[in-house]
Amino acid sequence: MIRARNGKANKRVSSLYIQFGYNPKSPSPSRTINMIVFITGASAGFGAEMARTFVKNGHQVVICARRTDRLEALAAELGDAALPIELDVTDPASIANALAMLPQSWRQIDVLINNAGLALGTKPAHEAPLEDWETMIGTNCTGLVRLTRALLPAMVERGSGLVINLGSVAGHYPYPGGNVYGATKAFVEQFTLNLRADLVGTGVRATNLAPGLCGGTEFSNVRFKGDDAAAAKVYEGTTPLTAKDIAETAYWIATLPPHVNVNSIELMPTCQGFSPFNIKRS
Ligand code: NDP
Ligand code: 8X3
Repeated sequence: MIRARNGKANKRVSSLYIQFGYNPKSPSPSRTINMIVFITGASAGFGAEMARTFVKNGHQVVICARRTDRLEALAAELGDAALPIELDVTDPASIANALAMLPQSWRQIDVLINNAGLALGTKPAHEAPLEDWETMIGTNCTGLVRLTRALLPAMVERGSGLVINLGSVAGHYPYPGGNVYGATKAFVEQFTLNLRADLVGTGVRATNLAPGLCGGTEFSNVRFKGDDAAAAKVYEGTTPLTAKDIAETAYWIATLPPHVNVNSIELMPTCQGFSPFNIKRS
Protein backbone atom coordinates (compact mmCIF):
# COMPACT_ATOMS: atom_id res chain seq x y z
CA MET A 1 0.00 0.00 0.00
CA ILE A 2 2.85 2.39 0.69
CA ARG A 3 4.77 3.75 -2.24
CA ALA A 4 7.70 6.06 -1.59
CA ARG A 5 8.15 9.08 -3.85
CA ASN A 6 11.91 9.31 -4.12
CA GLY A 7 13.42 12.26 -5.86
CA LYS A 8 10.98 14.80 -4.48
CA ALA A 9 12.80 15.36 -1.21
CA ASN A 10 15.46 17.85 -2.31
CA LYS A 11 13.08 19.98 -4.31
CA ARG A 12 10.78 19.94 -1.28
CA VAL A 13 13.32 21.19 1.20
CA SER A 14 14.18 24.29 -0.81
CA SER A 15 10.58 24.96 -1.71
CA LEU A 16 9.50 24.78 1.92
CA TYR A 17 12.00 27.45 2.85
CA ILE A 18 10.41 29.68 0.25
CA GLN A 19 6.93 28.63 1.22
CA PHE A 20 7.32 29.49 4.88
CA GLY A 21 9.19 32.70 4.35
CA TYR A 22 12.65 31.72 5.51
CA ASN A 23 14.34 32.59 2.25
CA PRO A 24 15.98 35.98 2.80
CA LYS A 25 15.79 36.65 -0.94
CA SER A 26 12.05 36.14 -0.94
CA PRO A 27 10.16 38.64 1.22
CA SER A 28 6.81 37.54 -0.28
CA PRO A 29 6.77 33.78 0.17
CA SER A 30 4.97 31.67 -2.40
CA ARG A 31 2.42 29.27 -0.92
CA THR A 32 2.09 27.09 -3.93
CA ILE A 33 4.79 24.46 -3.74
CA ASN A 34 4.68 20.92 -2.55
CA MET A 35 3.18 20.51 0.92
CA ILE A 36 2.64 17.07 2.44
CA VAL A 37 -0.92 16.89 3.77
CA PHE A 38 -1.98 14.09 6.12
CA ILE A 39 -5.74 13.57 5.81
CA THR A 40 -7.72 11.27 8.10
CA GLY A 41 -11.07 9.95 6.85
CA ALA A 42 -9.96 10.16 3.22
CA SER A 43 -11.93 7.13 2.02
CA ALA A 44 -15.11 9.19 1.50
CA GLY A 45 -16.73 12.60 1.63
CA PHE A 46 -14.70 15.66 2.61
CA GLY A 47 -11.45 13.76 3.10
CA ALA A 48 -11.44 12.25 -0.41
CA GLU A 49 -12.33 15.61 -1.96
CA MET A 50 -9.62 17.38 0.03
CA ALA A 51 -7.11 14.84 -1.27
CA ARG A 52 -8.19 15.58 -4.85
CA THR A 53 -7.98 19.34 -4.30
CA PHE A 54 -4.49 19.31 -2.77
CA VAL A 55 -3.13 16.93 -5.41
CA LYS A 56 -4.69 18.93 -8.24
CA ASN A 57 -2.76 21.92 -6.90
CA GLY A 58 0.58 20.13 -6.84
CA HIS A 59 0.76 18.82 -3.28
CA GLN A 60 1.22 15.34 -1.80
CA VAL A 61 -1.38 13.66 0.39
CA VAL A 62 -1.22 10.85 2.89
CA ILE A 63 -4.72 9.40 2.68
CA CYS A 64 -5.87 7.45 5.72
CA ALA A 65 -8.98 5.53 6.76
CA ARG A 66 -10.11 2.03 7.70
CA ARG A 67 -11.49 1.01 4.28
CA THR A 68 -8.33 0.26 2.34
CA ASP A 69 -10.16 -0.67 -0.88
CA ARG A 70 -11.50 2.89 -1.05
CA LEU A 71 -8.05 4.30 -0.36
CA GLU A 72 -6.51 2.14 -3.08
CA ALA A 73 -9.11 3.37 -5.58
CA LEU A 74 -8.44 7.00 -4.65
CA ALA A 75 -4.68 6.45 -4.84
CA ALA A 76 -5.10 4.93 -8.31
CA GLU A 77 -7.03 8.05 -9.33
CA LEU A 78 -4.49 10.49 -7.86
CA GLY A 79 -1.27 8.74 -8.84
CA ASP A 80 2.12 9.14 -7.20
CA ALA A 81 1.12 12.18 -5.16
CA ALA A 82 -1.12 10.08 -2.91
CA LEU A 83 0.05 7.62 -0.30
CA PRO A 84 -2.71 5.36 1.09
CA ILE A 85 -2.32 4.13 4.67
CA GLU A 86 -4.75 2.08 6.72
CA LEU A 87 -5.69 3.90 9.91
CA ASP A 88 -8.29 3.49 12.62
CA VAL A 89 -8.07 6.64 14.72
CA THR A 90 -9.75 4.91 17.67
CA ASP A 91 -6.85 2.45 17.95
CA PRO A 92 -3.53 3.76 19.33
CA ALA A 93 -1.65 0.81 17.81
CA SER A 94 -3.10 1.59 14.39
CA ILE A 95 -1.97 5.22 14.70
CA ALA A 96 1.53 4.18 15.76
CA ASN A 97 1.70 1.67 12.94
CA ALA A 98 0.49 4.16 10.30
CA LEU A 99 3.08 6.73 11.34
CA ALA A 100 5.84 4.12 11.52
CA MET A 101 5.02 3.02 7.97
CA LEU A 102 5.52 6.48 6.48
CA PRO A 103 8.53 6.37 4.15
CA GLN A 104 11.31 8.79 5.08
CA SER A 105 10.46 11.20 2.27
CA TRP A 106 6.87 11.46 3.51
CA ARG A 107 7.60 12.18 7.15
CA GLN A 108 7.67 15.95 7.09
CA ILE A 109 3.96 16.58 7.45
CA ASP A 110 3.10 20.20 6.68
CA VAL A 111 -0.65 19.98 7.20
CA LEU A 112 -2.64 17.58 9.37
CA ILE A 113 -6.35 17.49 8.55
CA ASN A 114 -8.23 15.76 11.35
CA ASN A 115 -11.31 14.99 9.30
CA ALA A 116 -12.24 11.41 10.34
CA GLY A 117 -15.43 11.59 12.31
CA LEU A 118 -19.03 10.59 12.53
CA ALA A 119 -22.44 11.14 14.05
CA LEU A 120 -24.46 8.14 15.17
CA GLY A 121 -28.21 8.42 15.60
CA THR A 122 -30.60 11.26 16.35
CA LYS A 123 -32.33 9.81 19.41
CA PRO A 124 -32.80 11.99 22.49
CA ALA A 125 -30.19 11.63 25.23
CA HIS A 126 -32.33 9.39 27.42
CA GLU A 127 -32.76 6.87 24.58
CA ALA A 128 -29.49 7.02 22.66
CA PRO A 129 -27.24 3.93 22.92
CA LEU A 130 -24.28 4.59 25.18
CA GLU A 131 -21.98 2.70 22.81
CA ASP A 132 -22.82 5.19 20.02
CA TRP A 133 -21.77 8.02 22.31
CA GLU A 134 -18.54 6.22 23.12
CA THR A 135 -17.79 5.65 19.43
CA MET A 136 -18.34 9.33 18.63
CA ILE A 137 -16.14 10.47 21.51
CA GLY A 138 -13.46 7.90 20.64
CA THR A 139 -13.37 8.96 16.99
CA ASN A 140 -14.15 12.68 16.98
CA CYS A 141 -12.29 13.61 20.18
CA THR A 142 -9.82 10.98 21.35
CA GLY A 143 -8.69 9.98 17.85
CA LEU A 144 -8.25 13.61 16.86
CA VAL A 145 -6.16 14.52 19.89
CA ARG A 146 -4.00 11.41 19.49
CA LEU A 147 -3.10 12.28 15.89
CA THR A 148 -2.49 15.88 16.84
CA ARG A 149 -0.24 14.96 19.75
CA ALA A 150 1.72 12.59 17.53
CA LEU A 151 2.39 15.08 14.72
CA LEU A 152 2.68 18.42 16.56
CA PRO A 153 6.20 18.08 18.04
CA ALA A 154 7.86 17.84 14.62
CA MET A 155 5.88 20.84 13.39
CA VAL A 156 6.93 22.88 16.42
CA GLU A 157 10.53 21.79 15.98
CA ARG A 158 10.47 22.91 12.34
CA GLY A 159 8.69 26.16 13.21
CA SER A 160 5.92 25.59 10.68
CA GLY A 161 2.82 23.50 10.16
CA LEU A 162 -0.95 23.61 10.24
CA VAL A 163 -3.62 21.52 11.94
CA ILE A 164 -7.11 21.76 10.48
CA ASN A 165 -9.76 20.12 12.67
CA LEU A 166 -13.22 19.34 11.34
CA GLY A 167 -15.72 20.85 13.71
CA SER A 168 -19.36 21.49 12.89
CA VAL A 169 -22.17 23.96 13.39
CA ALA A 170 -23.44 21.21 15.71
CA GLY A 171 -20.65 22.29 18.07
CA HIS A 172 -21.98 25.85 18.09
CA TYR A 173 -25.75 25.44 18.20
CA PRO A 174 -27.76 22.76 20.01
CA TYR A 175 -30.47 20.79 18.23
CA PRO A 176 -32.63 17.85 19.30
CA GLY A 177 -30.74 14.59 18.91
CA GLY A 178 -27.41 16.38 18.53
CA ASN A 179 -26.47 15.55 22.15
CA VAL A 180 -23.03 13.88 22.11
CA TYR A 181 -22.24 14.56 18.44
CA GLY A 182 -22.60 18.31 19.01
CA ALA A 183 -20.61 18.04 22.23
CA THR A 184 -17.73 16.32 20.45
CA LYS A 185 -17.62 19.13 17.91
CA ALA A 186 -17.68 21.77 20.66
CA PHE A 187 -14.68 19.91 22.08
CA VAL A 188 -12.98 20.08 18.69
CA GLU A 189 -13.41 23.83 18.52
CA GLN A 190 -12.19 24.49 22.07
CA PHE A 191 -9.26 22.12 21.66
CA THR A 192 -8.30 23.97 18.48
CA LEU A 193 -8.46 27.36 20.19
CA ASN A 194 -6.43 26.01 23.09
CA LEU A 195 -3.88 24.73 20.58
CA ARG A 196 -3.64 28.30 19.34
CA ALA A 197 -2.93 29.45 22.88
CA ASP A 198 -0.12 26.94 23.26
CA LEU A 199 1.32 27.39 19.77
CA VAL A 200 1.68 31.16 19.66
CA GLY A 201 5.27 31.95 18.70
CA THR A 202 5.97 28.50 17.27
CA GLY A 203 4.93 29.24 13.69
CA VAL A 204 2.41 26.39 13.82
CA ARG A 205 -1.19 27.26 12.97
CA ALA A 206 -4.51 25.65 13.91
CA THR A 207 -8.01 26.02 12.51
CA ASN A 208 -11.46 24.75 13.42
CA LEU A 209 -13.38 24.26 10.16
CA ALA A 210 -17.08 24.01 11.01
CA PRO A 211 -19.52 23.23 8.19
CA GLY A 212 -23.29 23.10 8.35
CA LEU A 213 -25.58 20.97 6.20
CA CYS A 214 -23.44 19.26 3.59
CA GLY A 215 -24.71 16.71 1.07
CA GLY A 216 -23.09 14.13 -1.17
CA THR A 217 -21.04 12.46 1.55
CA GLU A 218 -21.74 9.36 3.66
CA PHE A 219 -22.31 11.38 6.82
CA SER A 220 -26.09 10.83 7.05
CA ASN A 221 -25.90 7.24 5.77
CA VAL A 222 -23.59 6.54 8.70
CA ARG A 223 -25.72 8.55 11.11
CA PHE A 224 -28.86 6.62 10.10
CA LYS A 225 -26.91 3.36 10.16
CA GLY A 226 -27.53 2.35 6.57
CA ASP A 227 -31.12 3.65 6.29
CA ASP A 228 -30.36 5.42 3.02
CA ALA A 229 -33.95 6.65 2.57
CA ALA A 230 -33.80 8.46 5.92
CA ALA A 231 -30.37 9.82 4.99
CA ALA A 232 -31.62 11.14 1.64
CA LYS A 233 -34.56 12.90 3.35
CA VAL A 234 -32.14 15.16 5.24
CA TYR A 235 -31.22 16.89 1.96
CA GLU A 236 -34.63 16.83 0.25
CA GLY A 237 -35.54 20.20 -1.26
CA THR A 238 -32.23 21.79 -0.23
CA THR A 239 -29.09 22.96 -1.96
CA PRO A 240 -26.59 21.85 0.68
CA LEU A 241 -22.89 22.57 0.87
CA THR A 242 -20.77 20.08 -1.06
CA ALA A 243 -17.55 18.28 -0.21
CA LYS A 244 -15.91 20.45 -2.86
CA ASP A 245 -16.94 23.60 -0.95
CA ILE A 246 -15.29 22.24 2.19
CA ALA A 247 -12.19 21.02 0.36
CA GLU A 248 -11.70 24.41 -1.26
CA THR A 249 -12.09 26.10 2.11
CA ALA A 250 -9.45 23.80 3.62
CA TYR A 251 -7.16 24.52 0.67
CA TRP A 252 -7.66 28.28 1.09
CA ILE A 253 -6.82 28.02 4.81
CA ALA A 254 -3.68 26.01 4.07
CA THR A 255 -2.42 28.38 1.39
CA LEU A 256 -2.84 31.66 3.26
CA PRO A 257 0.42 33.45 4.01
CA PRO A 258 2.16 32.06 7.12
CA HIS A 259 1.33 35.10 9.25
CA VAL A 260 -2.43 34.48 8.85
CA ASN A 261 -4.24 32.01 11.14
CA VAL A 262 -7.93 31.28 10.64
CA ASN A 263 -8.97 30.37 14.19
CA SER A 264 -12.43 29.10 13.41
CA ILE A 265 -14.57 29.31 10.32
CA GLU A 266 -18.23 28.35 10.04
CA LEU A 267 -20.03 27.69 6.77
CA MET A 268 -23.70 27.03 6.05
CA PRO A 269 -25.59 26.62 2.83
CA THR A 270 -27.71 29.65 2.06
CA CYS A 271 -30.84 27.57 2.61
CA GLN A 272 -29.90 26.83 6.24
CA GLY A 273 -30.55 29.27 9.09
CA PHE A 274 -31.68 29.51 12.68
CA SER A 275 -34.90 28.76 14.52
CA PRO A 276 -36.53 30.43 17.50
CA PHE A 277 -36.11 28.81 20.92
CA ASN A 278 -38.36 25.85 21.48
CA ILE A 279 -40.73 26.78 24.31
CA LYS A 280 -43.09 24.17 25.75
CA ARG A 281 -46.31 25.97 26.65
CA SER A 282 -49.00 24.54 28.90
P1 NDP B 1 -18.19 10.64 5.60
O1 NDP B 1 -18.99 9.67 6.39
O2 NDP B 1 -18.47 10.76 4.14
O3 NDP B 1 -16.64 10.34 5.81
C1 NDP B 1 -16.14 10.08 7.09
C2 NDP B 1 -14.73 9.56 6.97
O4 NDP B 1 -14.25 9.29 8.30
C3 NDP B 1 -14.64 8.26 6.18
O5 NDP B 1 -13.55 8.35 5.30
C4 NDP B 1 -14.38 7.21 7.24
O6 NDP B 1 -13.54 6.20 6.69
C5 NDP B 1 -13.62 8.02 8.28
N1 NDP B 1 -13.65 7.41 9.60
C6 NDP B 1 -14.72 7.17 10.39
N2 NDP B 1 -14.33 6.54 11.51
C7 NDP B 1 -12.98 6.37 11.41
C8 NDP B 1 -12.00 5.78 12.23
N3 NDP B 1 -12.31 5.18 13.40
N4 NDP B 1 -10.71 5.78 11.83
C9 NDP B 1 -10.38 6.37 10.66
N5 NDP B 1 -11.26 6.93 9.82
C10 NDP B 1 -12.56 6.93 10.21
O7 NDP B 1 -18.40 12.06 6.35
P2 NDP B 1 -18.08 13.56 5.89
O8 NDP B 1 -17.04 13.57 4.85
O9 NDP B 1 -19.36 14.23 5.62
O10 NDP B 1 -17.53 14.16 7.26
C11 NDP B 1 -16.17 14.34 7.52
C12 NDP B 1 -16.02 15.13 8.81
O11 NDP B 1 -16.74 16.34 8.70
C13 NDP B 1 -16.55 14.44 10.05
O12 NDP B 1 -15.69 14.75 11.13
C14 NDP B 1 -17.93 15.07 10.25
O13 NDP B 1 -18.33 15.05 11.60
C15 NDP B 1 -17.63 16.49 9.79
N6 NDP B 1 -18.80 17.23 9.34
C16 NDP B 1 -19.64 16.74 8.37
C17 NDP B 1 -20.73 17.49 7.95
C18 NDP B 1 -21.69 17.02 6.95
O14 NDP B 1 -22.85 17.53 6.90
N7 NDP B 1 -21.35 16.06 6.09
C19 NDP B 1 -20.97 18.84 8.48
C20 NDP B 1 -20.04 19.24 9.51
C21 NDP B 1 -18.99 18.48 9.89
P3 NDP B 1 -13.59 4.63 7.02
O15 NDP B 1 -15.00 4.29 7.36
O16 NDP B 1 -13.09 4.01 5.75
O17 NDP B 1 -12.64 4.46 8.16
C1 8X3 C 1 -22.92 17.87 10.58
C2 8X3 C 1 -23.87 19.01 10.50
O1 8X3 C 1 -26.15 19.85 11.24
O2 8X3 C 1 -25.96 17.49 10.70
O3 8X3 C 1 -21.92 18.14 11.50
O4 8X3 C 1 -25.02 18.33 12.73
S1 8X3 C 1 -25.31 18.65 11.34
